[in-house]
Amino acid sequence: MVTTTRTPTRRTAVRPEQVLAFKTGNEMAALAAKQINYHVMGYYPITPSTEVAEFLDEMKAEGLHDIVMIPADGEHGAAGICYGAAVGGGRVLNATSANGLLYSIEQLPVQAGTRYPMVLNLVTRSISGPLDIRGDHSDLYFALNIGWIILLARSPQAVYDMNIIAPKIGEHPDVRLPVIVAYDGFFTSHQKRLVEHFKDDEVVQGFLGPPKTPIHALDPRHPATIGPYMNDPDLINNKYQLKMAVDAAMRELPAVFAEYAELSGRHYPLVDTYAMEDAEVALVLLNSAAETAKDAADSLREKGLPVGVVSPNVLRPFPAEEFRKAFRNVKVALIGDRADSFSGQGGNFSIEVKAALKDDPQNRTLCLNRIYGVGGKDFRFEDAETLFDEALEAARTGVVAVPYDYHGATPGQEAAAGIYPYLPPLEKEEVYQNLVQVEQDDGTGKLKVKVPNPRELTRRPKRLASGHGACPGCGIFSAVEQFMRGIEGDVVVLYQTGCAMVVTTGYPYSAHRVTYVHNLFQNGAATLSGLVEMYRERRRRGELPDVDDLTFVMITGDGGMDIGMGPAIGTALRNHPLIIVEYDNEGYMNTGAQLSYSTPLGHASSTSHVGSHQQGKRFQHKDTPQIMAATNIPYVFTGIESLGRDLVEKAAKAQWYARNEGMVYGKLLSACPLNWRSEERLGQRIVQAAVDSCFFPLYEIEHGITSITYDPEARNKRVPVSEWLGMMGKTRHMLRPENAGLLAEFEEEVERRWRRLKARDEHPLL
Ligand SMILES: Cc1ncc(C[n+]2csc(CCOP(=O)(O)OP(=O)(O)O)c2C)c(N)n1
Ligand code: SF4
Ligand SMILES: [Mg+2]
Repeated sequence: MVTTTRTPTRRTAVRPEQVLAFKTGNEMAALAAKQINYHVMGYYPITPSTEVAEFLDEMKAEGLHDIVMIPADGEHGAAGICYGAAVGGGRVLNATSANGLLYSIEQLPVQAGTRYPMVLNLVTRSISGPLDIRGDHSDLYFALNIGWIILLARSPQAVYDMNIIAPKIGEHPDVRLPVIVAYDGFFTSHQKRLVEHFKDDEVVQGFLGPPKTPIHALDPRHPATIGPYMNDPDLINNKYQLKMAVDAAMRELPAVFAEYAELSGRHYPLVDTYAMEDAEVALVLLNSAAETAKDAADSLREKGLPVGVVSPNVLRPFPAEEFRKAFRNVKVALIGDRADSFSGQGGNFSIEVKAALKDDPQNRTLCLNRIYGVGGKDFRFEDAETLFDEALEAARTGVVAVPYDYHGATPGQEAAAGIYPYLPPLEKEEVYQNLVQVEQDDGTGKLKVKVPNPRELTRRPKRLASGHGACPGCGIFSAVEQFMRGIEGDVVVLYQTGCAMVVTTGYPYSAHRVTYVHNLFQNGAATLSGLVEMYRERRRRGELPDVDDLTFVMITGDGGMDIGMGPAIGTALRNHPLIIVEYDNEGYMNTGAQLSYSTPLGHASSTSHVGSHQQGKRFQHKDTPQIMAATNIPYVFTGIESLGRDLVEKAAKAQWYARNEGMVYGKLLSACPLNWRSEERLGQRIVQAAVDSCFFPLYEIEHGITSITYDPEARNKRVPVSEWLGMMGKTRHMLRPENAGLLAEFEEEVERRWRRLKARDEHPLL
């Protein structure tokens, strides 16, 4: 497969030295960013763009750049951080994909509307739902109307080049717009290719010059009102100016590309045309698929067929005139879209190409549109050949029989799918066993829980079948199952995105024996609020007469309680009768072990590397139970699997409170051998050490009153924090003599929080 732009340039001057390397698109984006030495990067992990921040963090740990890396609480926050940094006048970077883009999208027109440049690498991926982490352009199409420049990169080389070109065009005085560099998730982001890059960072910085921000928020002698309320008639003028800025980008881009070509030897036309000089039939595709199509075009050319490939390097401004030129003599264009508009007569790209051609009265090109490669479905040589064949047939007959259709999709047949439950659904008698009993003391109002012996408890059928794909030694499911042992009756579970979700469902399989709902990473609590209220209302209306008391449980990771904190607090403040169980594995494990706000100080992660200039995470862990307790919900608890009886009792109380009073939140510490870099067999010992070191105290808060349920000091079991840290690869560096200060800071915080908890435990009102 051809991977670099094929348009040669004339060598006019001695060029700065470049280095040949073998790298992926994400590596090249990070390298360009490091060479630019952005001021600030605000980011939030999402596959497949996360690596850009990870690589930059790794470089930061070694002191290779000065970029201030800010891990946000979600993409909306990341976009806000970037906007704030941009109004401060320096250079700003972000990288995201799919739902990350959608979650931030509200912020993006603000950035364009106030004309603050920055660069966002959009590593394209299919948007949910259903959830799919692979690449298509459904996210990119949402970015078409936000006023940003969009540069496209078909190869890792182009990712590097466009990342250097992006600030140059975005900061041009007539443009002053933020820029997206879009490249295909996994195809371009993760596949290594031969690339060239400048040896010296100064070359890149010299090409860009210092950042130019004429109006910024950090000059008190020239105060600025950034983003005033604006109404008719000014807003339409503002939008017109924005359109003029995009037009200016169209005017200036050829010069910027030419200047870059002088420097690098790599030239990017607005629209890349391949074998189009005498082509009668063309495939028109965005990004990596166009490179595959070029190979198919070569093969068809050898058979004497007049075919070519057209692929833009710029999507905003839309190079309409270049398309008109490219298609002047083309009989048939088959325009591919890697996302659909669902009956808009094509995907967005093909609609725009067709609109551009329509404005040329001379143009007679017949257009076909095919939706292809959705959800990362491979687009192979044979696919390109098939599309060429369709277009050649239309050229032969002069007829477009089906203008708009899918390539490579089938409607499916329910009967043929062969989907059946491997394990039968749980029977009522199986789930209502009265194994655990909860009673409220009339006098004190306290709950008393009767738990049978562990053997008896095993009679409770598992709500989750063992056929899931978690790593060996993963603590999630044993902890969640232990919790579920304390829950009587039918449950409906909602899983937010995370390891627990990803490893238990993969169409057409599901490990869940009870009704399971997945919703977006950050919105589970709100969704469960809606479901629980629908349940109550339908019961009230007599529409669900046979459904007994359902218990609604949301399972979320610690990351889900970062990005989903707002909806969780909202649900708590509304006091919906449901239980949120957070399994805390101290990071965003499913996406490759990035730091979460629950990751403790100093712990290494893929966004808090350890190196000569950085020793793991730079801020203390989030005390989520205390935050949730501050919402005054009736019950908050912490638990671990190995203190099983304690956890079952807490589960039973949780269910009682959810049935009788309102929302419950509980946090379970859950081992992740893969990313804690610990032995699989040691999971429970490490978790126990976290408890015994008082890092993860076990307690409950009922109606605001705190009770420690397991006190390692009182049991003479307290161990030093260092003993726990020494058990994991991600923390061993904290025990080195040179990190004594870091260890002391962490120990102090653990001690401070433990003492405060003890004081609460001892106080009758707290
Ligand atoms: C809006 C949005 N941003 C980011 C992601 C990517 N994402 C999915 S799961 C996940 C991490 C989950 O972490 P956590 O909740 O702690 O669960 P774990 O993977 O550790 O089990 C991330 C970052 C996403 N799906 N949606
Ligand atoms: S990465 Fe960690 S949390 Fe995720 S399945 Fe593997 S062990 Fe479990
Ligand atoms: Mg986690």
